[in-house]
Formats: sequence, structure tokens, C-alpha cells
Amino acid sequence: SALTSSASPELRAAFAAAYREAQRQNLGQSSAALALRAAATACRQVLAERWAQTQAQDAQRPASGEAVRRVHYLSMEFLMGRALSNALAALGLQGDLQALLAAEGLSLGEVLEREPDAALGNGGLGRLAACFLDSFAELGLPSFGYGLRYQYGMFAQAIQDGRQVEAPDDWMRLGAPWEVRREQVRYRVGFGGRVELDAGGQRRWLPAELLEAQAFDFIVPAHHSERVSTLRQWQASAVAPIDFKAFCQGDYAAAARHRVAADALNWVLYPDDSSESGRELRLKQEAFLVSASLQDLLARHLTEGAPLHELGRRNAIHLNDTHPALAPAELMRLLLDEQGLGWDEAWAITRQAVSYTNHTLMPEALETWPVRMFEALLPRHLEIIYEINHRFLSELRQRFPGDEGLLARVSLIDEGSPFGGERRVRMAALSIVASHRVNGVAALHSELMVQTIFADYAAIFPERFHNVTNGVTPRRWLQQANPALSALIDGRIGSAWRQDLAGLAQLKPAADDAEFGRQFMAVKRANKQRLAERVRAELGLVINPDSLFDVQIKRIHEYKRQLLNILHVIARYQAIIANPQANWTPRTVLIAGKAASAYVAAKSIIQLAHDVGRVVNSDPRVGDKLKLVFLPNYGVSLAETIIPAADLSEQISTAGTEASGTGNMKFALNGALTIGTWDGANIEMAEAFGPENMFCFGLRTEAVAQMKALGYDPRLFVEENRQLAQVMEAIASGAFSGGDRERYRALVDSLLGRDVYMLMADFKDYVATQARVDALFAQPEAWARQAVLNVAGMGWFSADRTITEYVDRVWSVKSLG
Ligand code: DL6
Repeated sequence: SALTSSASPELRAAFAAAYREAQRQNLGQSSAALALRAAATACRQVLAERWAQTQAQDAQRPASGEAVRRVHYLSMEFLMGRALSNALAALGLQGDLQALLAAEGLSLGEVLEREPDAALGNGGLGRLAACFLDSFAELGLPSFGYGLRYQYGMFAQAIQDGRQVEAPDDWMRLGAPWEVRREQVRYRVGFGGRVELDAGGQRRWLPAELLEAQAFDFIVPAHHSERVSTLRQWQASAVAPIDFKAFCQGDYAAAARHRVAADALNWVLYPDDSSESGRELRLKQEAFLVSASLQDLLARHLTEGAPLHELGRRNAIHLNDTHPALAPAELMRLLLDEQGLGWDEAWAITRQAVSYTNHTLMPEALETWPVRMFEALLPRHLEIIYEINHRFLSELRQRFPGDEGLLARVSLIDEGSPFGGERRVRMAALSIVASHRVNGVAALHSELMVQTIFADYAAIFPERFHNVTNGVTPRRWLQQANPALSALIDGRIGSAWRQDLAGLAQLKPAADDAEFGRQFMAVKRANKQRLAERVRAELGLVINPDSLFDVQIKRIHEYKRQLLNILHVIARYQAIIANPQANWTPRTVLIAGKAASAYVAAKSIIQLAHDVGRVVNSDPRVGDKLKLVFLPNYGVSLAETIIPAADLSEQISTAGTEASGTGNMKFALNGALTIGTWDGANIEMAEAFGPENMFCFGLRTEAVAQMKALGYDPRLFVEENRQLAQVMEAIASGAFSGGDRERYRALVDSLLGRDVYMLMADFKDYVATQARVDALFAQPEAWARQAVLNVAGMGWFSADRTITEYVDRVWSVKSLG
């Protein structure tokens, strides 16, 4: 790029200096590790300069017009993955670094592979936030992402005897060369204590515990300008690090108690919420993130010389799900107690600033916290929430006189039932009431959101609810993950798609070009070969790169139905054994994903995948007609290797359960065909490139609801389908568990009992659709045609388009009405 040549001499000097420094400090580390550190340090210098430039520009932004608002994206998760290859691509430094490394006898590839993933997120919601940071930079949006600086990310998954074992993911063990510590950016955050009336009649919170939040910035570069975006992550420390008296008395544990309590805030992404102390820690993390971030926002606003009453007009505060839902309460506290505003003015500012995205329809995922915990940890916030609720309910009483049922349902406080259950604060209710916009993440999801979980609120605030369909960054998920396909596309339509993904539509005619199709399949073949080598190196398993790579990678969850996938593998296995001479399309099924540590059913599904894989993969009658591979420790960088190598993308959630999905988009963008239900963003994808170019199957949302209403009985489906009955019988009889009939009893019982996610109902259509997949794969030209049409149709699913819509409908001055 044009930036390459100018940056190169500085990089050369910076890299050489950083490499020498790394060598001096790190006796014993491999030279690839040192080079990684040096390369990151050198890039960081360039990024830090761009950061200062970006901030200076943003501080000068006009007092009115569209560009006036700075977006503050609050999220407990940012699943960033690796940073070096993105930085090199953005800064145009790949070639330079390659040359510098060659002089040290190193390849760029081995250095890139050394970088640990920053896995500071769990799944789709966290990765979406990371894609958004990329688009913030690319679109030049004044913005800050705010998160926590977790010491241990999403756990490291190992497999022992087919079972998931979790270990801490010590991603900073080699240092954190990307982050910039902002020594001067620190704020105090309080917990506990009591609230008093001061002499002037003002409420004053006197916290019992004070922590300090220290900012660390992770800088995300634009690819087509010198703009950057920022992920500001907070680190907690105790204001009073040790209790000196206890220390002198030799009670070191007591002396360090404050310090340990502060440290714990940053230890892990998801404290286990099966204990009271785990839940309390999580609430503290949320409050800490929110308070530090909003104090930072307020300080910046005032430093820029803008009047306080303009705060909501100049700043958007976005809640990435309800985890940062304390934000409106904290902003009210800052405005009322620290800035001395009156309620009405503070509330108007808050409502202007705040907006909220919901990412799941699962009612059990809607966050609530015991009032008792608020009383103990956040007494002033609780008072403010009560007042918000009081005013909200009073208005409703006037609008809907006599409808006490409605009031109870929408109240910010769940009063518990007369039969027990404690009073709880409903975080989604707080988010909705305090926001001027609420959105879902795909068309179907947004529709269902207002029809189901938020139906009452939608009736009260119809204008507030919107849809903004998710998107992914084409820079990471096509340009960097799949350089060979990117080059092929460039050769056909030029490289502008990196900035404007809609340009992919120009590929459409190439779908009917047989030569292009062959080149496309050759790229895919090479990516499959690379993945096959990785599988062999990691698992010692040989897979055939000419077989159909059938891939399902995502969190392991019952609603995502990895189990349905495994049932199909078993059915296919049984059919192969029964008829080994038939003309089978060879298939390799790859699954990867982590199960939450306390989620027993999901862990059992992982174990079943291993048990089935062991039996199938070692059966000489099967050969390479079928393989089942579970790749451990799924994360962003593993996805970057797997997705470009997939022929078939499994997006098979029960209709109406997957909010959007973003993996589905990454696969199609890389030319995999989708086998999918009519769910989440699958629907919009099918509409974009034509449902005839997707393998759609299964009950649709209305049919799911109808069948449930009529009294769904999964056994009927098993009784009428011999193939399904044989599959269930094999699992139940211990065919994959060495005769152990107990191991999968719970899984089988749940499928034959309630089968909440309706696997039994969808099985037949799923298997029949898989047969259609086989048939098409046997015709490479026809397959390639559809795959190219998929890529050509994905232009709309860029995170840049998503962010443009957020700006337009959620964050702009215009959206404030
Ligand atoms: O919106 C991003 C992503 C969606 O694509 C997935 O469909 C959805 O499951 C995921 N939700 C979460 C958990 N949400 N909460 N809370 O990651 O969001």
C-alpha cells in the first residue's frame, strides 16, 4: 500500500531496536518469540502515533451535524484473537517484516503462529464486538470500546479420554506487547457502604471499599486510512494495597486481603456463577467496567470544553447486551451526585446517550440480580433504579389504568413470588427503559424479540425497537484468513471489496465461468490440505483433503444442535456398514467448540463426539468414506484456519433460537455452502444469494411453536423412522461407550422425553438434505457455481454496513428525534 514505503525505514529501525531490547531482556526465549515481541512493539509505536492523531481529530469534531457523536461501546467481552497479522496488513508492513525476519533466519509464518489469542470473550457477542472495533477504525468513527483487562481469557480446552478439561488461559504469559498503559488515566470505583443525606439535602454515597481503575489501551488500526479505534481495558487495583498493621503482626493473608479482592476482578472472564461469591464477583466486574468507562467519558467530555447538558447529544453509550446495564444508573449517579444536575435533566441526558442490543432470546439468559446483592454492593445505584422504576410505573398507571399485571411484568424489579424467590433487579428492563433505541441482531430475531421476551415493552415503546443485522469484518475474515481466495477475487474484480464488500456482487458472472470455478476449487483444495496437515500434526489423524469437509464450529450448546450433527454421523456410519460398496461421497465431519464448565449436557455432547469418532475413525470398513474429528481448544485463530477450508457450513439451530450467527457469514464469505435451518441471519443470507443456493431444512419458527402447542412427542418420530430408531438404540446400548449404557442415558432420555430443541422432529429432513449435499458435491462444477454465488451474495454482511446502520439509526443525532 501507499503507506508501506513511508513507514518502512522507521519500522526497520524500530524493529531492530525492539529486537535487540527483547534479546537483551529475554534470555532463554526462542527467537520467534523475541521477534514477535519486537514486531508488536514496533507496530505499536506507529499505532500510538496514529492514536494521538485520531484523538486530536476527534476532539476537534464539529459542534453540530452527523459526525458530532462519539460512540462508547461497553462490552464485557472482546474476542480479539491475534493482532500482529492484522496490524501488518493494516499498516502495509507485511513485506518489510518478512524481509527483516528473513535476515534473522525466521519465517513470518512461524512468528505469527507464536502469538497467543486474546480470547477475552466467549462466543458470538464478543467476536462481534471485535469486528465492530475494526469497522469503527475503518469508517473513522469517533469511538471507544470499553472492556476489562482479563488476566485469563476464555479457558483453554484440553481433551482427556474424550472429555473436556478446562485450564486457565494465561494469554499474557509472554507479556502484553500491544497494550499501552495510560498512567494518567485512572478512576476510583466504590463498592458497599451506605448512602447519607448531606447538609445540603443531597444523597451521598459513602462506599466501604474503593478500587482504582487503570486504563490500558489496545489500538486497532484502519486498513485504508491512518485512523485507529481504541479498546480501553480497565485493570483494578486496591487503593490501599496492604493493611500495614496486619502485615506487622505477621498476618499476611489479612494484610493482602484488599489486594487479592481487587486482583480477583481481573482474573477471569466468567467467574463460575454456581456460587454466591462467583455471582458477586461478576456483578462487581460489571459495575467496575461501567463506572470507570463513564467517568472516563465524562472527564473527556468536560476536558473538550463541551457543556454538560450536551453530554447526551455528543456521546452515545452502547450496551452490548445487558452486562453493562448498570450504565444508566451510574450515569445518573455521576450527573446527580457529582455534577449536581436535577433528575429531569440528568434523565434526559441519559436517555439520549444510552442504547442497547439484545443478543439472545433464551429467557433463562436474561440477566437479573438479587436486590440483596445491590443493597450490599451498590446501594446508591439501587436507590436510583428504584426511582427510575417509580417514575416509569407511575407513567404507566396513567397510560394503562388498572393493568396491574402489566406493571408487574415490566417493572424493573421482579418482586419474587408469594411462594418464595427473592426480589431481583431485571437488567434488560433497566436497559430498555433507559435507552432511546433497542435492537436485535437479525431480522427474525428482532421480530421475535418484540413478539416474545420484550412484547410488553414493545407495546409501551413501539418506536424504540429496531433491527440491525450483524456483519463481520472482511479484512480479518477474508483478506487475512484466506489470502489465496482474496487474490483470486482481486484478479477478477479488483481489491475494492476490502473497503466496500458490496462490490462482491460483481463476482456473480464468474459463477458461470468454469475456469474460475476450477481455480476456486483449487484454492479450496489447498486450504483443506493445510487443515488436514494441522489435524494430522495435532491429533495424529489422517483425513482426506478430497473428502467433503463438513464443519460445525461454535460454542457447544443444546440449541445449536451439535448433537443432531452427531446423530447424522451415526446414521451415515450405520448405512456405510450396511452397504459399504455403495457410491459414498467421502466426508470428513469436523466439530470444534467449548462447553461452559458447569454445562453438563454440553460436555456430554463433546464426549459423545469423541466416542463416536473413535469407533468410526478406526473401523476399517469405513476408511475415508467417513471421519469425525473434534478439534480441541476452539478460538479465533483456529477458526481462521478452519473456515477457509470448509466445504459445508453447519448452521442447524432450532428455528427461532439463534439470534443471528456470525460464523454462518464467515463460512459463506469463504465459499462454503450452508446446510441450515430457517433461523437467525441464515434467512437473510439465503435471501441475499438465493435459497436455492443454500441447503435449507427443518421446521420453521411457526411450525416449531405450533408443534409444541399441540403437545410435541419426540417418540412418535423415532417410532416411525427406523433409521432414527437405530441411531438412538446404538447410543443407548453403549455401542460407542464400550457397552456402558449409563454414559449417555441422560442425553437419550432427554431426546426421547422433552427434546426441547426438537432434534427428533428435524432428523429426517436433515438426513435427506445431507444426501442432496452429497449429490451436489459429486459434481464439482455445479458445487463451485453455487459456492461462488454464495461469495458474490455476501456483500451485505460486512460489519462496515452494520456499523453504518448503527450510526444512522441508533447513534446519530438524528436518531435522538
Ligand atoms: O450478536 C452476536 C451473537 C449472535 O450472532 C449469536 O446468534 C448469539 O448467540 C450471540 N449471543 C451471545 C450470548 N448472549 N448473551 N447474553 O453470545 O450473539
